[in-house]
Amino acid sequence: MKLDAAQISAFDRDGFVLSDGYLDDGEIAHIQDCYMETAARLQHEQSLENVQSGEDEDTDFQVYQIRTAHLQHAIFRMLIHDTRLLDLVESLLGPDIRLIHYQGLYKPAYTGGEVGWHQDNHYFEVAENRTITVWLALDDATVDNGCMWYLPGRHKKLLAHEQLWDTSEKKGFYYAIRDIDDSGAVPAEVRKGGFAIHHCLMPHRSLKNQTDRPRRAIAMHFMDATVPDPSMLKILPEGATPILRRSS
Ligand SMILES: O=C(O)CCC(=O)C(=O)O
Repeated sequence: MKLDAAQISAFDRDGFVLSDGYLDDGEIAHIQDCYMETAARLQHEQSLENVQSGEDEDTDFQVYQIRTAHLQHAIFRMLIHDTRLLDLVESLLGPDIRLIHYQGLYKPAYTGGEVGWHQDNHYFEVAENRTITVWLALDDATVDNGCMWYLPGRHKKLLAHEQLWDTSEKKGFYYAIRDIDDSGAVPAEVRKGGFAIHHCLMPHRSLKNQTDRPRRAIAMHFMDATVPDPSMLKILPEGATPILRRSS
């Protein structure tokens, strides 16, 4: 499943592209079951992080993170090896593809929290900005339940971020863009089974889940495996950043 020419030029112009219908209902139901099973196990093991980065107390609002998802459940490994997905990624990054970060992001009903404005490559520092995120919706993602928001066309430069807390206290989204002008922000509503793909310099955020239904998503972050390894690769656990496709 490749992106077509119109989708690629929309991505170049706007910094993101949205699409419905990537997964079918049977696939989604199975992935949802595995997702909830994994979240419950990690919670039991006290390793389900709350990565909400709003002003709120963690006790009041949560964005639960299934970190290094491919090391947590076989279903997440299958998703990143799926030819349909790698073809999509290849449309934007070329045929040499490495996973650099992989997370389930689960906002529970009523108490799903916020993720502040940030650019992914502020964290990743991949050379030449050769990295993208595929954000897969496991529930209809709407304004009311905390979908992503983007700033169309504002993916041309890295903005100044501030660090929100000491990372020895809490991991997650600990950077936020300083003094952002977010006029022109648009919600990226995606039906369950669809995706949003964004450029690594696209500023994005998500707001609270104010509904009685969960907002579950999977964020898969890929880089062009031909550019030099960013320093984050050296500190991640072995097996966290596999090469998924090679041109030769
Ligand atoms: O899922 C969300 O609400 C935030 C995701 C995000 O910021 C990311 O994948 O970089």
